[in-house]
Amino acid sequence: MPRYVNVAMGQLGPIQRSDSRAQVVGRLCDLMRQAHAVGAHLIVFPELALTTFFPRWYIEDEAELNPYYELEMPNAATMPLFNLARELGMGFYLGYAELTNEGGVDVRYNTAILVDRSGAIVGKYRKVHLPGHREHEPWRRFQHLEKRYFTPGPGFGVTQAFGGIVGMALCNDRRWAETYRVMGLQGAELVLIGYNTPVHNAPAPQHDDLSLFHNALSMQAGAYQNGCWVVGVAKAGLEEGVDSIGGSCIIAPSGEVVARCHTKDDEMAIARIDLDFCAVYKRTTFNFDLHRQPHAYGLIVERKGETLMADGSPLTGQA
Ligand code: CDT
Repeated sequence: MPRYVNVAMGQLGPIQRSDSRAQVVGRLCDLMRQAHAVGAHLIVFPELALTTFFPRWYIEDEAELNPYYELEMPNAATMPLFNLARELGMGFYLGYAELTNEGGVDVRYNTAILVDRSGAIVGKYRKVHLPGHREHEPWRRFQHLEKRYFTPGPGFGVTQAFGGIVGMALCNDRRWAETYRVMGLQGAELVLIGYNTPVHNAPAPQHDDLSLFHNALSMQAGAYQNGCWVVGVAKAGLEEGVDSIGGSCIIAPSGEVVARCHTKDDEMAIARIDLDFCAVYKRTTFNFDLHRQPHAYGLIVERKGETLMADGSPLTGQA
């Protein structure tokens, strides 16, 4: 019997700084109702989906910073979403800023959870690839201080849920081949990714016109090369004067986009995905067991950055 999952994208338009948690959770509930009305089993929301994208500001005062984080999940503000999920029998993926305490020390993560159709949290992921910078850089039109406000998570696990093997990642993770491959090696059939991607990237403004292309390129490659479905969902539009891309889409293991959002506002779009469609890729072209050559890949984990000889020639191997 085919393993179908009806997966919805719950793309968000902008969240302004003055918007309350209650307003945002109301928007998430509205998207969930829309998705349920067309038969969705699971809805994927963006990264940091409960607040404005606060890493765009340099904030020194913890009293100002801390309200952007959740101390527990669910909490009073998000309980209506969990209650609705339970009532409708819908699962969801949700990104949020997490403030936790480890051995008496405050630790901050950029986190996503996976909630099953009974409203139970069945997976938690803490973002590994934190982009941007740590210190205030006033030359930028806006900051991208994820390296300051978050600690990298431990890695990419997968969860048995929705009848298959589900992995999670967040935003910048989607640009890295390692993200998908580490989950692919654990059999991931469905990878869920929320994102906030400003159109303008201050260190490389020449990429601005390509930001939607790079979004699709990264996720389509990840899907195809690992024989899995990928669902990427944006928080889009003009938020506190910063424009972010939309481009939310669902990608098949063939690398083809099978559903996409068309606006930069709150928008729900859906696809029926067949988890068994992964097998034809996982068992042939990307049969890892048969074709991978790990003896040749050691540098991927041994070395972090590119290393060249003083004259610019490669340190090892042939040019
Ligand atoms: N949220 C996030 O990871 N955004 C980055 C922006 C570019 S890096 C400054 C991304 O990779 O989309």
